Amino acid sequence: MTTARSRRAPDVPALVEQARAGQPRAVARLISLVEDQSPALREVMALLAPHAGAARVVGITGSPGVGKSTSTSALVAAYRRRGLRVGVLAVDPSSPFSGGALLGDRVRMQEHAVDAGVFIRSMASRGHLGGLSWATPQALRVLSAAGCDVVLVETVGVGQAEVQVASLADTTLVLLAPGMGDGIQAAKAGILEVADVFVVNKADRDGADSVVRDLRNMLSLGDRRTDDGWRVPILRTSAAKGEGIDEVVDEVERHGAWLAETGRLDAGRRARAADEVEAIALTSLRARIGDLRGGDLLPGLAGRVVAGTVDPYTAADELVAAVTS
Ligand SMILES: Nc1nc2c(ncn2[C@@H]2O[C@H](COP(=O)(O)OP(=O)(O)OP(=O)(O)O)[C@@H](O)[C@H]2O)c(=O)[nH]1
Ligand SMILES: [Mg+2]
Repeated sequence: MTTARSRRAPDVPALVEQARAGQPRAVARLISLVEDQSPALREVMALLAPHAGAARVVGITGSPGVGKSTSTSALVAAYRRRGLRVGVLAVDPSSPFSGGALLGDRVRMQEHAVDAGVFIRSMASRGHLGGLSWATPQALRVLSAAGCDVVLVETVGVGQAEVQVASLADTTLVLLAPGMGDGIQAAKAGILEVADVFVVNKADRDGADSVVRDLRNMLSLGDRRTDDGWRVPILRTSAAKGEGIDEVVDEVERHGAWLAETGRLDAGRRARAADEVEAIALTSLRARIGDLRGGDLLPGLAGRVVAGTVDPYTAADELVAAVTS
C-alpha cells in the first residue's frame, strides 16, 4: 500500500500549497523528492521560486562528537523562545542512506518533535557529484517556503564535503571541544577559513581554556579578516546544560546584521545560486554526454582522435555542440 502510494506521481501543486501552509507531512514529502532527485523537482522548484529565500541559514559543523546535535537542539529551543520558526537539516555527506547514522540525532531532537514551529529532517546527499551543492539548497528552499525564519544545517566535519556545506550557510558556526585534538584537525580541514563564529563546547570540561587559547593564537596568525571588518568571536558553551546558547544566537544575529549592512548577505546568496545553477547544468550535461555513449557520435570522435585525424579539444567541442544544440 505505502509503496504503491509513494510510487504514484505526486500532486505537486497540492503538496507545495500544503507545505506553504506549514504542514509537516508535505514538507517532509517535498524534501524526500529532493533527496531522491525526483523528476517532479522541476515543477516543485518552479512553484517554490517566488516563495523561497527568506530563511536565515546557519551552518553548524565540527568533528564527530563535538556536540553539534546537542547544540542544534539547544539552539532550536533558544530560537523558539524568541518566537521564530526553525528548520533543522542534518546533512550526512558520506551516507547513501538517511536516518541511519543520524538516528541518534532524531532521538535527541525528540523534545522538539511535537512543536509545530519546528521542522526536523536528516538528509543524505547520495554521494554523487554535485549532490551537496544542489540537494541542500533545494531542501533549504522547501523549508524557507514553509515559513522557517531560521534553518540550522548540521554536518559532520569530514573535510572537503563539510567545508562545501558550510559555504551554503549565511553564518557558519564551527564547534570545537576540549580533549579532541581539534586544533590540528581544524587547521587541516581548513575549518578556520569557514568559521564566522567559533564555539568551544563542553566548557564544563577541563581544557576548554586551552582550546580557546589555541584558537586565539591560530586566528591571530591567520588574521584573514582584517580587511572585511568581522572579527570572528570565540564563545564557550555547555550545550548539554543549555549554557551560553543565547550568546551564540546573539552573535549569529550580529553577524547577520553585519552581512546585510555590508552587502555580503546578498553577494553570498548570489554566489551560492551560481554554484547551484552550475551544478544542475553540469549534471544535465553529464547525463546527455552519457546518453551519447550508446550512440555513434562519441565512438566516432574517439576513433578519429585515435587515428590522429582530429585533436581531442576539437572533438570535445563537437561533443559539447552536439549535446547543447
Ligand atoms: N560534558 C559535556 N558533554 C556534552 C556537551 N554537549 C554534548 N555533550 C555530549 O557529547 C556527546 C556527543 O554529542 P552530540 O551532540 O551527539 O555530538 P555531534 O557533534 O552531533 O556528534 P556526531 O553527529 O556524531 O558528529 C554526547 O554524549 C553529548 O551528551 C557539553 O556541553 N558538555
Ligand atoms: Mg550529530
